[in-house]
Amino acid sequence: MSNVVEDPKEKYTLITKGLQEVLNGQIIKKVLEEEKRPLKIYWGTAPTGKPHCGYFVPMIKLAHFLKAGCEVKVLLADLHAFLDNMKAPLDVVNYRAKYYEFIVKAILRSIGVPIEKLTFVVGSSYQLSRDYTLDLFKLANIVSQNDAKRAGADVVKQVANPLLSGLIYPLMQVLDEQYLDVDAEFGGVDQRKIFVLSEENIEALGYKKRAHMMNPMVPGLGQGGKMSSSDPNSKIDIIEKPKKVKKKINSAFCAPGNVEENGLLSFVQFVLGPVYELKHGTGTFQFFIDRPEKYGGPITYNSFEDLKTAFKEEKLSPVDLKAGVAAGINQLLEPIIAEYEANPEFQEAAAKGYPEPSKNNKQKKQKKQKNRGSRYPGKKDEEKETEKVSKKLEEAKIEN
Ligand code: STL
Repeated sequence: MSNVVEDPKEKYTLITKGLQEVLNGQIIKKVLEEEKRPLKIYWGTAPTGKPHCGYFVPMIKLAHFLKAGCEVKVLLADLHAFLDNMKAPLDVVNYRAKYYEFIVKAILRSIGVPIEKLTFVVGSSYQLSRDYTLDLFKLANIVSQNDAKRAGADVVKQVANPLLSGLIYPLMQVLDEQYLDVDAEFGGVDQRKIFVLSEENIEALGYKKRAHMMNPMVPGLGQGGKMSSSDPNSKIDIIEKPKKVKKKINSAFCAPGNVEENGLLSFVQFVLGPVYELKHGTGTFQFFIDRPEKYGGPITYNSFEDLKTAFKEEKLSPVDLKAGVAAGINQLLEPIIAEYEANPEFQEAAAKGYPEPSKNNKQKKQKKQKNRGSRYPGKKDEEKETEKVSKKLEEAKIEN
């Protein structure tokens, strides 16, 4: 990849490239133009499910930040993963955090990004300290229950009987900005309400307001751009074998001429295109499809608009688009899979962070279910949610 960008204005352009929204951009400009020091940014992720290909979207922004000379911290928010309806039980979350770190590093290396200025912080390493706890209580005396609830509405999993943890989650995210000592926080636009909560309350604790940068939400591969855990084909793992990638891409929703609900085109627009640009220089784009001769032969598109238009006018068929995207993804994943296969610690983190439920485990689960009883009589949905969480906890316990 080309060298780090030097000019402050160019830096700002790269730092904010492709973002949907920036709040308090002047904070960023002041650091770059007046203080003339590296901008300090953090991106938080809760190590819950296995990262899938959608993970490339924030990675591209981390690449921009690093290329602009920023000091980037990745917060592996283990306690947030636990607080979000126990999406990650505490006994596996440390392995998941390790797995996420391996994945982030492998992705950035695979797209040729220098990672010397990238650091990883595990949330619980500072979030259980005396000062942090006291600040959390101070914040709890300022923020209303309603505001905390609303702030988490797009991020915390919404369930029938919401737990108190969902109110703590946003407050901790506000404090993370201070405790990670950054100028700015980056996240998806789904984080917006939490970012605003921070801007409205952090000064009352005696801390300075931070800038907030938001990526657009990128549609997935399912119908209507959904990525759903009930449809395993709508998610492609980062460590996915080429054959499976092809299979999953083949089952993606993609109707002839439909460029509106098309997760494949979105993937080219938000991932394959920007990765090509990172590798080959600003303003470049290339997307190659090894199309059979009888459908027009191999073709290279030199802009995303050309590709989109060709698909819209049905000069490019879903089958051929799928073949091109599958090949593009496999090329993207190849060096990451190679790192995984060469590193036993990477494999161990995956195996221990995501244990497969054994037969034995399944039997135990069934037995337990009979005795569970109902904690919330007459509230079926709530029961189901509680059971799901308990099941997850059991799975993790038995495997470790
Ligand atoms: C998710 C999914 C996602 C973002 C996050 C979690 C963010 C978590 C987080 C936690 C603490 C912070 C900042 C961000 O300080 O897209 O499960």
